[in-house]
Amino acid sequence: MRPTALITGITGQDGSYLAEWLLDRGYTVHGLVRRASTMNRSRIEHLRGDAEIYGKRLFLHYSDLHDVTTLRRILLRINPSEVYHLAGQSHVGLSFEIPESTFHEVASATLGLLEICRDLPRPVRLYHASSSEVFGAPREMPQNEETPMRPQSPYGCAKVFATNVCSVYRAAYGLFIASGIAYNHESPRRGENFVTRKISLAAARAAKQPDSAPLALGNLDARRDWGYAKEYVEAMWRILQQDEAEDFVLASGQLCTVRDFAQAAYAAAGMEVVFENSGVAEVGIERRSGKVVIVVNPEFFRPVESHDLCGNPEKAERVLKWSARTTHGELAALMVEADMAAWRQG
Ligand code: NAP
Ligand code: F7E
Repeated sequence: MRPTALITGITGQDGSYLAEWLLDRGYTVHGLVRRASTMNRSRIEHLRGDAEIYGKRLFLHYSDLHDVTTLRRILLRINPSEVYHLAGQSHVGLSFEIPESTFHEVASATLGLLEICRDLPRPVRLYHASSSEVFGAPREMPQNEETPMRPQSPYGCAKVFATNVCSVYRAAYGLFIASGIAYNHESPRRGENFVTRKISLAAARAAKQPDSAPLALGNLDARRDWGYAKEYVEAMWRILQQDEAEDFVLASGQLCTVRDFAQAAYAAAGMEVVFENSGVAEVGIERRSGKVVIVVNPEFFRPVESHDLCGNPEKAERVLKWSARTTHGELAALMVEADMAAWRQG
């Protein structure tokens, strides 16, 4: 019999790659989708359009993390062997503006899902998408599975709750529940208001339209441990294939500044950049030097910034036999190439 998986957040970056990964391994995949005024399915459109897959091995169900009764009904009906819980508001900066709905989706909804899993007729394995944001302002670098949590945002606080309650349910009820404490992972499918995608889209646009408005960014000195999302979903799957449920740091172990990522992205599009701190440049190309201007805009700074978030992937490498393979430079280049290809087609 085929294994059956449920993905919450199948329309997101990670959910779409994970669906491909599981379908390639013979799974029947169910995904939760929510109603919106536009069809927000672009990342899985290729799967929905495949008559061999959609309706045969891939099924979508309307629900919402706020609607626990419907979630329960769906889980009871499909009775999955694995649940990948990826859904929720995932933007750290925005969580300062919408903290309560962020907390509900990230924290309370995870608890609701655990309560449903307790009642399922057959044991289920659940992956929880935790985040490096639980460490926030860590006292050690790199961080590992034992590093104390010191979140710096409403999003980070909600992930701390969700990660801890997953551990409690694992210990209290013997459920197979595991968190992947994932560091930033990016791709051409990344949401357009995350910094790497903002940069790759702007670099592709500047290559096509030299007079386009300059890219405006926030903290250029922020450093992140970035990897390629397509590789991270493989780790999620491996976590659920272990004999014991355990939490894992998923990281590249390498840091890169926003500034360096931007330089690499524009270089991939054949351009050099100059950074303008006044935020007043009117066009993207500085006529004198021929370099592309990136301006700094305080609007994109956060009230509090996480820092020194660099993961130690040793346990994942040793136990899961998994490592992040794509470097920051390669990641920037593949994202820019994808956005340039989309421009060419459009
Ligand atoms: P994403 O692209 O923002 O996708 C989020 C998904 O959650 C989308 O499918 C979205 O549906 C769904 N969703 C949001 N609110 C929902 C609600 N109320 N009810 C039902 N579905 C809802 O995020 P991602 O980058 O794939 O990340 C996946 C998970 O990993 C998230 O939990 C994120 O916090 C966590 N994480 C991500 C990273 C990273 O670097 N990517 C790192 C650590 C942890 P719509 O398409 O309808 O909006
Ligand atoms: O910011 C800085 C910003 O929004 C990265 C989510 O997947 O990873 C992600 O959260 C850094 C921050 O990702 C802009 O201040 C500068 O230091 O791309 P981001 P994030 O906040 O790290 C974690 C692990 C998750 O769990 C989250 O779900 O870049 N930055 N200028 C900017 N950030 C944005 N968004 N926009 C800017 O213009």
